[in-house]
Amino acid sequence: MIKMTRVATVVAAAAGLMAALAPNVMASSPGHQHPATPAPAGSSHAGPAPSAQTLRALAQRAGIRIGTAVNADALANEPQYADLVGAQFNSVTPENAMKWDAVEPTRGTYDYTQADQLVAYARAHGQLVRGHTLVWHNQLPSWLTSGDFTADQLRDILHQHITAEVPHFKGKIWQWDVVNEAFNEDGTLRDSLWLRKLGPGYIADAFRWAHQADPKAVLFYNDYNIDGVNAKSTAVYNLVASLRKQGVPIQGVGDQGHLDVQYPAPHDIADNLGRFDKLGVQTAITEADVRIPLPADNTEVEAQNEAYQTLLEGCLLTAHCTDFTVWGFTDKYSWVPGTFTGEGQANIYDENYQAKTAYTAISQDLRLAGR
Ligand code: 9MR
Repeated sequence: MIKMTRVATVVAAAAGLMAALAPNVMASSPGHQHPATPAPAGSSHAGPAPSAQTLRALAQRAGIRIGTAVNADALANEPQYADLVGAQFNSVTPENAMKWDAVEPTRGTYDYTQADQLVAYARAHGQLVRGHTLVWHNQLPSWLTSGDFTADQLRDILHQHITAEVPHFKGKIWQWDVVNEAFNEDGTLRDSLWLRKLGPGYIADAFRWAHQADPKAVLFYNDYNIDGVNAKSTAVYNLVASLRKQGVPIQGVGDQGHLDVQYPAPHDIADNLGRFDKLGVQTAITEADVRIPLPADNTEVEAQNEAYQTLLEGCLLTAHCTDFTVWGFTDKYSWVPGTFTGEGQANIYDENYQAKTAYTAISQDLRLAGR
């Protein structure tokens, strides 16, 4: 029932939404440094009580979870950061703390300190945790990448990794990103350590091992540039269809949603995610951010707001899209400037923890979906 309501409402409201947003965008500061800072959530004169205006309250009414990636150091050291994580979001993803190089920097020596802190924080704040990520080509410890292992040894190492980490968090993880970014843009499998040594079967193995270790966790495949229908998302679709046919326990597909205002936002997200609905798996937007070439002008800020809404609406329009996660909420800790020279301001809060117009845009979509 909730889904039907949110679908109907978002479809009806989508066109009017842009017009509704215009005043916020027009109010952007003329210096092109930052978009306008809307009044803090909950400070409007009319309407619900402040607590009911948070993203998490709005998302709850809309029938989805709203999450953020969490920087472990900032969570531990910056009260303002931690307060916003707790107040605005009802799911969290460790940005780096559950990755292989973080949890097993030396072979056989595990360190879950930072990840455990986030899991405890989440529990205390009524949040679910997305586990991220078990099998990836990146952020592997050097003992693993520089070791010259045979295929059998590497398979044992991967098995050991999954059967150590997943049980450590058993019962505490809502959705696990089991395999991350295994495809190229053209839909072929990425030439990674895993594919080279183990062949394509490593993907099914990873899902089977993760499921054995925590049967209740919802197991996801996660990737970027699979927002709309394209060669890569079709390859993911074919993989999921084939794994499900073989009885491999895969229950979700994460569309990361890293966008850039320089390229058009894909408007067929719901068409794409709908294909996965039909396969019987959940979907989620798992790493949303929208980067801008700096300095940002008003048109780019407006494009950013629309791109965030395009991603969120794609999820809201999909019956089994369960959550929308932003990849960090503040520009203060974004990965973007370190990776894309000259680009930034990709998040929904600025570096001083002021909500940006993208925050307002998301709020408005959630509010409409929850009515
Ligand atoms: O945000 C993460 C950043 O702090 C790391 O340095 C980087 C290393 O590759 O990974 C970033 O997160 C990535 C995520 O785990 C998977 N999808 C792409 C994200 C951005 O690179």
